[in-house]
Amino acid sequence: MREISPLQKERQAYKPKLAGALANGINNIKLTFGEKTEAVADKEEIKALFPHVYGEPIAKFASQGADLSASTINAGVILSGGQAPGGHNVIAGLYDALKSANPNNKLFGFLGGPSGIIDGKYMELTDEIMNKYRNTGGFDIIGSGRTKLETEEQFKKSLEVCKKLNIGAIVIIGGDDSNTNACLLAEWMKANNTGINVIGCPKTIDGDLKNDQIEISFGFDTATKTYAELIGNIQRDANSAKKYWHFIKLMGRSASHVCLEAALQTQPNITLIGEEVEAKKQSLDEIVSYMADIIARRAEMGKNFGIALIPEGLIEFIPEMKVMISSLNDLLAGLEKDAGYQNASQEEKYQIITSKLDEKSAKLFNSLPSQIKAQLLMDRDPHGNVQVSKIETEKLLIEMIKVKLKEMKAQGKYNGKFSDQAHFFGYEGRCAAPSNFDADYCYSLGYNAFALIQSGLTGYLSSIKNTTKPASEWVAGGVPLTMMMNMEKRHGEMKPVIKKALVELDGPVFKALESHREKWAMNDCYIFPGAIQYFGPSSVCDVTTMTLQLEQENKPAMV
Ligand code: FBP
Repeated sequence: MREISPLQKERQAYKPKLAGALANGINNIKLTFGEKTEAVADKEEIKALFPHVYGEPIAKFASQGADLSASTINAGVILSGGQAPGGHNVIAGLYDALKSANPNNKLFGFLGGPSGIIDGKYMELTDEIMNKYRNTGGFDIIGSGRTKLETEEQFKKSLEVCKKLNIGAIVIIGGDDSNTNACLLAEWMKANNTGINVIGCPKTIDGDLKNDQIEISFGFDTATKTYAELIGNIQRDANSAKKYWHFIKLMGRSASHVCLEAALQTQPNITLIGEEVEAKKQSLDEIVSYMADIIARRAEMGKNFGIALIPEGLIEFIPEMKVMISSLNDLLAGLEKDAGYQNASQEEKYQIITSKLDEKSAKLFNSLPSQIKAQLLMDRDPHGNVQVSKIETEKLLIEMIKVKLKEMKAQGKYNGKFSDQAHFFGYEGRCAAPSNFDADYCYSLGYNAFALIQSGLTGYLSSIKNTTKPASEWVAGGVPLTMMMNMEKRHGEMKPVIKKALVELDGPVFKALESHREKWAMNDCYIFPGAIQYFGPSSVCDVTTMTLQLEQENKPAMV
């Protein structure tokens, strides 16, 4: 039997490309600084919470010059939050840079996410271990977790573990919440003169950790290509059988970037975008009417089939739902330690909740199917987020559309046949083998994280820019984490967090969808992207997402 797949074997030999500025080696890098920075909002609060790391300048590396001396340092690395393709390559880049600076340097991987550093669970990474994981998907090299690092006790325990291992720097690979942790830890380490620096790396398939300095979080490229392949396959099936409407919910948490990118790659009949729903203040009933209208118009053309893409976080953007969810978040935070509520049956819980919600939210809550009510009451994640991946919005919409179509039939406005299939694509894409883009980007992010460590910086996020150009032109540097922060309500309290990037409705990516979707609704313009290709023509293997291309180059993307 095989130990690994033939593709995995070939991929192990792949040498990721390094960003131009880093390509001459870890000791041939020159560091320059830009202007001092400010938080994106709530400047005074953020400054007060992070006095030691606030407002540092943007850092940029160049390959001409050699003002970084080889460091002797041990580092620790943490994978935090949801899996994203390329995480192993971030660690590989970090490992290779650290070892090339000094072969005696050690890299420790903390096991199971941030809890690993608190509980002192770790492993030393070696060539043998690292080589097994190069260019592979998943986070299984050391595992991940969602523990929120924020208390004095957790920081003290982390310090003890770092002292024991003689660790001088920690790299946290994570999304907005995990990099908020990184900043809190950096602040505490600096305030306490520990000499331990903390660097973050931008991870998340959701694509919502981006701004002027961070073009894209890693994993978005591979995950969206994987979903696009699956959607394309379903489109081909729908177009062949012509009997089902497929409702496909796509992972991506609050922001609809994943759904938007998948739509541009596949051109389905319906694409919902949460941010648009919010901006147009569309009610659940209006969304259902919009979808039912397309279903009815296609039925008139004899097409009782189609594809609808639904972003995972849609529910949080529907105004009346948003108000209700926000009240539920506050209520649930208060009921966490209420034994009466915790021991109540599901039906009793609904009654307790309904009695505490305002009239409008209570009415809405009671109008929802029981399984959606239960999903809305599930525990929030450790960062206070609703677990939208567990809310079956696609099924809720299907049920409501059935009722709407029945009404329309009675009024003579619909004469088709509606047969549904519900899908949820999320976990299928999070651990896919990284595309060439993610393999290269991640390796560069990790390598660059060590360059930031070697420069003595802390509270920075590793940044690689100019990513729509060949890797030789990629620009490497660091962005102060406080620059991306604002205050938001979590678990009923105001907390500093990295601001999520939502879909911009006046941006080129959404505009590309908007200008084509009526055509895509009625005519079948499906695109079948096929599987990610790792070997072959660069025009197939090295193209990145339409989102990144449109945002960075503003190229006309549609034919
Ligand atoms: P991150 O923000 O941690 O990268 O989360 C990514 C994500 O895949 C979301 O898209 C999704 O809502 C969530 O994780 C699911 O979480 P879990 O893995 O805990 O089910």
